[in-house]
Amino acid sequence: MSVDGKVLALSGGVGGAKLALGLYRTLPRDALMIVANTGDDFEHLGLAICPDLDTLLYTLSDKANLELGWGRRDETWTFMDALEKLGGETWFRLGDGDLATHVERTRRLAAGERLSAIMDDFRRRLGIAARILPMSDDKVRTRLDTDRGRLDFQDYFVRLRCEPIVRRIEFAGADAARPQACVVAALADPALRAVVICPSNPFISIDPILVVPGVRDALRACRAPVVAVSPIIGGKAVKGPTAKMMGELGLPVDAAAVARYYRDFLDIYIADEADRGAVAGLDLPITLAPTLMVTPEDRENLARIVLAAADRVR
Ligand code: FO1
Repeated sequence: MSVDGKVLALSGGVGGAKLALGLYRTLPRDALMIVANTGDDFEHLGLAICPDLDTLLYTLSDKANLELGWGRRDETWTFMDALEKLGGETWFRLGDGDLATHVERTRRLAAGERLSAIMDDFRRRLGIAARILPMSDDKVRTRLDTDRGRLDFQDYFVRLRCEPIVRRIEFAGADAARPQACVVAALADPALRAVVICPSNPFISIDPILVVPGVRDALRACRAPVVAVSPIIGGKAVKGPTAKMMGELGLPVDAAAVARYYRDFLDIYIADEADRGAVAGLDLPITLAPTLMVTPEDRENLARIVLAAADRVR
């Protein structure tokens, strides 16, 4: 597959999926390859749950529940209600439509299919022309050392609502994980137009992708411009625990800290006008832009700004 004019996006969580949608709507149909974080994944009720992959699948097929930021729109909850009556675990909400994704993925994984092959089939069936790839087909799981002990990601994020104080984050299985060959190939292809680090939480959504052996080195060596969009606006995170985590991990909660966190592979940083002062001293090209994505137009507008900034330095 030629990557001429291809754009590679790294995404996790809700913020990432919003920009991924903007890129998908701005680029030629099959020009986008999205690498998704799978550190949030877990086995629950005997099912293989892949939140960041599914958020991209539903967002790009216009099935996402935009209020919740996860799962499907117009969902029914018959399964959850019945499970509750049987005394099953219902802290992690699985809608009836969403359940089909988990059940079918679990069946196909048990039959020996690779996660990337299953997700590629799902995205085609949902009419998505972009590729949605897990960062690895091997198991990598985000674990957090907290004041409430060592927690699996979803226990921290959903069951305990991000309340525990995070001391350290680790990615179990990362050392033995293999990156997607097509991603490493795309990063090495001189025809690649740009790499976009979406405005996801650097520690729990982007880091898991970067720690897969070979990914960070391939990003450093990549000749295409690597552009990151700040997940911090006006010194605060748009959604989720990013700012709280930065404080707990001893990082200043500002847009510049994120750029410095990516500095070994970053070429351009897109920050919000509200953080003009915070990023003024950075020693890399900065583009100020409205980075809060509320409407579909916001997503496409930001995508165009990101691509224009990349094209300027190619
Ligand atoms: N997040 C919640 O806060 N509560 C939930 O009950 C919940 C269920 C859920 C089901 C499927 C899925 O794909 C995602 C779900 N999420 C839920 C979000 C999930 O915790 C993700 O890991 C976050 O979106 C961060 O990436």
